[in-house]
Amino acid sequence: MGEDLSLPALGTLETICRELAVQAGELIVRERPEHLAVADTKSSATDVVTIMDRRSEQLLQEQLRARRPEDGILGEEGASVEGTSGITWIVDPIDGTVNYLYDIPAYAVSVAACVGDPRGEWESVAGAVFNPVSGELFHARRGGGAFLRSTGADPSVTALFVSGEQDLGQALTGTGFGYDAAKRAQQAQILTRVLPQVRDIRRAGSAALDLCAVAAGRLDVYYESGLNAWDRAAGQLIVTEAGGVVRGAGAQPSRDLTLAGPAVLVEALHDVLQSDPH
Ligand code: LIP
Repeated sequence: MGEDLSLPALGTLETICRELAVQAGELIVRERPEHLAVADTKSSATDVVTIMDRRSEQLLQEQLRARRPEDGILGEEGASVEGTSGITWIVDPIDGTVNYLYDIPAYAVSVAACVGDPRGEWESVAGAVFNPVSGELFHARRGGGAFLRSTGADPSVTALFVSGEQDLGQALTGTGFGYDAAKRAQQAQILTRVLPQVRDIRRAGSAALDLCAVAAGRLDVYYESGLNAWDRAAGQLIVTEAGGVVRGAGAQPSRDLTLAGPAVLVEALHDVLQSDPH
């Protein structure tokens, strides 16, 4: 029999998302080496990984194996476990690694519980994104709404709703760029088309935090091409549970394109992105 995906059962998965995101987030702040260095590079010389990306993912994997031994795991730093339960955890141990390397306080741990094929068609059913410097914990479960929990000195829980902005020309727009120079050149071309048609652009350096900013109405709309599943798995559920939509060039977000925000702005920006550049 398949996994119980009732709202209470999703609540249990959401709690695990929250607890593990906070645990790993506290680790990467508490144990950040004084002279943090690049441990390795991945897709390009600027696509870096640090020892703390690996330690954070190791903690997440160990905790998930102990608490949910039947589930699968897919992580940015290589975690890859096949499950039998129908649930796969898609995790980004540090989203915004370059910000973490430069000690810019805009990075997060992202943990999502998903159904389907994590390398094909999948859907998030619970998720959490934790910024360990601000102490802000964004979370949601499917059908349960999206929330911001401030874990600092003055804890609070706030329900999240996307922006009510209807006019793209007034929209504060988030985006990001890849690690490949040729890809960035293409993204710069697209940016020159988008910039004159929106209020302004923000580039924070973490897709997970950008999506949570959309859910909180701190950004009106967001678009990026080249995202991996782990960059967006939790954030996209938090946007849809905050009343927004998330799509790609087609109906589903994909590596080619992720667009998020209130439906009217997403459609308007989709048209700009799809329009002929010449
Ligand atoms: C980052 C994304 C960001 C994107 C960066 C990078 P990482 O993920 O969150 O939106 O613009 O190029 O992909 O590598 O820090 O996990």
